[in-house]
Amino acid sequence: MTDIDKAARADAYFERLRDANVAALWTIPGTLATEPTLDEVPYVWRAEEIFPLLEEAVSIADLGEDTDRRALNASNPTRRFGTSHNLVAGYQLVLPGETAPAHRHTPSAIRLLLQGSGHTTVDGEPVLMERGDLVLTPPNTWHDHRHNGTEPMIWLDGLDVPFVRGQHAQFAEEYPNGELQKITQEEDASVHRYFAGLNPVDEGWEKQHSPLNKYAYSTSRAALAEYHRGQGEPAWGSRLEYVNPLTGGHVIPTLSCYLTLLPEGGRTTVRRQTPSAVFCVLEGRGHSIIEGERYDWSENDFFVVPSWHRYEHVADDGDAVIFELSDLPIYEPFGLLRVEVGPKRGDA
Ligand code: 1HN
Repeated sequence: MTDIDKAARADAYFERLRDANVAALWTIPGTLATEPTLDEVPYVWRAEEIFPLLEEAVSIADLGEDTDRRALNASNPTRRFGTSHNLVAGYQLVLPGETAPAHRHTPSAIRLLLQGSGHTTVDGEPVLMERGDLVLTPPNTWHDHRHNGTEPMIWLDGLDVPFVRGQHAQFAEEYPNGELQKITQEEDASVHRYFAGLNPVDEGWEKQHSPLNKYAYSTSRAALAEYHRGQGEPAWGSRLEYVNPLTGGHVIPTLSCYLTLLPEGGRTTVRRQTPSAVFCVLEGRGHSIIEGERYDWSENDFFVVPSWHRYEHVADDGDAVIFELSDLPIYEPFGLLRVEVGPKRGDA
């Protein structure tokens, strides 16, 4: 048999395979790639550019008429939808006097309040949101937003929509009559019930997510400063995770959240990990080096570090406080979590 015979036979064979909807393993690129391909890119969404676009949406989309959520979702330049393959982040605006009616869905969400103040009601509990507060809307919890303050309210949304859609598991439901949900609890009830470091013993909580609907910035910021003060290597910064007080685990089954304090002039250790993350700057000005490229950021900006990209943060002007939303919990149960932390400065 000549090589030409073999090539001709192979061509005909592969065509028959296509007709039969099968493919030969040895012809598929990357079936056993030795490392993830870096097919998404780092990107910074700047408040300076996006806030005005969001404010312009007021004249384009009436809340309750044209949309239930006046939000701009950040798409990774490599994707049609999704800030990373698992996460979508964006800014959302509610004006004084406006309401965003209740709904619930299988994707989970977090909010990080950036400007103004108002309320998100979560399963009957009105949660007051002020700058830096982290508010959870875990899977299938009813949530609506309302605003009775004076200044336009803007927050960062972070959801696991691309992941949930990828699992063909997105379900959503509107609250009856397109209204705000019925309030069944006092304001910040979950904070009053769970935040003291004491857990109720005689109360069942079967859910997989944190019973706390809010992590107030005043508390988180003070805890971070206190931890940082007692830490040996302040120049590398301090990173704390928001936890479910009942388990010490992640706040939501698919999402984990962190807060980092990096003193002015400080630089984090280099890290790369399989999970992706969205970082939002609450204080300070600085930059990150991601796979060798520099990305500058300042207050209220957010940026994405896709999977398996090496990154480090540097605080250039003032102490930096950076909020982080990660899809890390998705990786853990399947043995897919890989984290490399580079040598600390000064290590040989
Ligand atoms: C959503 O339901 C909200 O409830 C915000 O405020 C952003 C982005 C994608 C899909 C659903 C909200 C969203 C979202």
